Amino acid sequence: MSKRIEIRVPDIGDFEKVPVIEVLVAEGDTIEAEQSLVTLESDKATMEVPAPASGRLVTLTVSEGDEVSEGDVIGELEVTDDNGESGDDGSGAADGSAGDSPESGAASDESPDESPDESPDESAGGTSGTSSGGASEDEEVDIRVPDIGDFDKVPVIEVLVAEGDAVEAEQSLLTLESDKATMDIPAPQSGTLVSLAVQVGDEVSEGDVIGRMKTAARGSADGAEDDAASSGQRDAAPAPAPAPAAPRDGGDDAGDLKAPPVPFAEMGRDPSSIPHASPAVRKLARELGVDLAGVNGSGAHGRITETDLKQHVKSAMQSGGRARAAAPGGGLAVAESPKVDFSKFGEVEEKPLSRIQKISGPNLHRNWVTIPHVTQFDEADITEMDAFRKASKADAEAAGTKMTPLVFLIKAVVAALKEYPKFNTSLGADGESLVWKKYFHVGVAVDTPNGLMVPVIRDADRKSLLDLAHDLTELSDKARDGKLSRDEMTGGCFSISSLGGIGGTAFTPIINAPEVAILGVSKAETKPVWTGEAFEPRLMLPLSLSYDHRVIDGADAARFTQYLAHVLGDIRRMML
Ligand code: CAO
Repeated sequence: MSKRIEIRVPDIGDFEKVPVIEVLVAEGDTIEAEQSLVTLESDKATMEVPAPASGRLVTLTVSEGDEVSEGDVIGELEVTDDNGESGDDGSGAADGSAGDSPESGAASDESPDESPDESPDESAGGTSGTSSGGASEDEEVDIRVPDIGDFDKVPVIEVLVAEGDAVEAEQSLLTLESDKATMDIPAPQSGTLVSLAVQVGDEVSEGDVIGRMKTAARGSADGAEDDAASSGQRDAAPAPAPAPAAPRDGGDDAGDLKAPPVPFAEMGRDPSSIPHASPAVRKLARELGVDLAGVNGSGAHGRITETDLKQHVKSAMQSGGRARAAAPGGGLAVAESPKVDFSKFGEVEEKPLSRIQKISGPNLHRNWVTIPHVTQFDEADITEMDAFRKASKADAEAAGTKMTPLVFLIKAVVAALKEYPKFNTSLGADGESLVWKKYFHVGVAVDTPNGLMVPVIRDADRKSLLDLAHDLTELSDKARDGKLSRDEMTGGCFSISSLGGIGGTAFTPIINAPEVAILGVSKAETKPVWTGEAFEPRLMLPLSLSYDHRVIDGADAARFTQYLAHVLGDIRRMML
């Protein structure tokens, strides 16, 4: 038996009418519990709305640009009876992610109703965090983490101020980032930061003291606000700044929230996630018209810092705009694609692109237009290799895996990367240096029902053929089941795209930036090959190597594929 449950926006803290900046799923999709469905972004926070249970997405009632608040219904999920016990009764957030049953009010149970004065919300009440109304001259107050929604123990990933700094009301002090949200903690009032009690790596929850500040004495124009402030404890959490104040008021200063948000389709080549950047950095990028997809992040997990963004802009200025601003065509002067009403010519049906297609499309486009690609074609005689492969099939099966030509190719590619290490590099952020990698992580393109994914086999140089076969099977199964983790898709040095199991004689693969080359493999065919004395039937494997001509010259590419063919022609060389 199945039933339908509503999907609602969970407790998202002090935010209201937050724009949906990305829809990650489509109606009809099969969804895992906690899978992210949509991404919301205000000027102070970025957060994902997770599925309350596993099931099939029946309807999705929001699209990019819509604004949502806590409790809003964003769709319906069809779940089996043993699933989705959190089936929403309309009482609020349908979020099973943290296991904290928000709909049952567990969060509020933890801070029972007896001391409303101490509630961060309460102390925020009515002041909007922008008035310094209750603060007397030189008053020192604790700064506490405001209501951050259904999040607990969220790591501090950036400290944006230092002790002694003069801060403005609402200025971001810290950035917190969980796996589902990034949010800035704003200064409750203007003043001077006396002390900071947290550092990067600390974990904080709602109500935690993160520092103390001396508030600027401005007096209050509003007695009510004075009362509100003085009714709170000295240490009560100062008012968190409700960032989306403008739209909440419905005022005409729609500000950034009404502006088209920066789409997250800008991410790097990892299709599982968005580029990590604080809301402040995203806002700055939006103001500068910078596409974060083109910015190299130097922080943990490739996180883009303000310095990275500034460096990116600086390089763009210095190189005459080499870095592209966010614009169709990546800043290239290309004609707009024609908008055609196909229904004029016959029956049509329009379906949304899959999430992966939406994410990888812009990256493929960027790589295609910004990297000068050249493709070198070659053939490898794999007659002996294939005989050995067939002979080792039973061993592979006994080890619970499958020995395909691709496994040998990974091994041979590692040998070629060692011989020609320039293929194992990436261009430095400034475009003026090369980063030489001493490790050998090989990406493999996998065709999945939802689109192309590129999981990475780590340390391929240290693995046996059976190990590689095992990794390949495991990662491609995970890719097809949509279960790859972010880590399993990052850090590749060189990619292989094998269409050999399907067919074709050659193709021109697109380089997976920041890598500098990719090997395309087509179907091996038995061909008559002239040995100098006679034609012999040999199994020939077509190779198509696309390379970044800024880094690699044609002669290098020809040597690389020749070497590869050489190794594949006599697999004993893989041992060398
Ligand atoms: N020549 C001849 N036969 C080949 C071959 C080749 N180059 N490569 C594989 N085969 C054979 C295999 O031996 C296997 O045959 P058996 O079942 O008889 O042993 C069959 O083709 C199917 O192989 P496979 O596809 O299951 O396994 P694989 O290791 O070759 O590839 C994977 C794994 C995940 C890379 C592949 O399934 C895949 O998804 N390929 C598509 C990649 C892609 O889409 N690239 C395009 C990117 S650009 O859009």
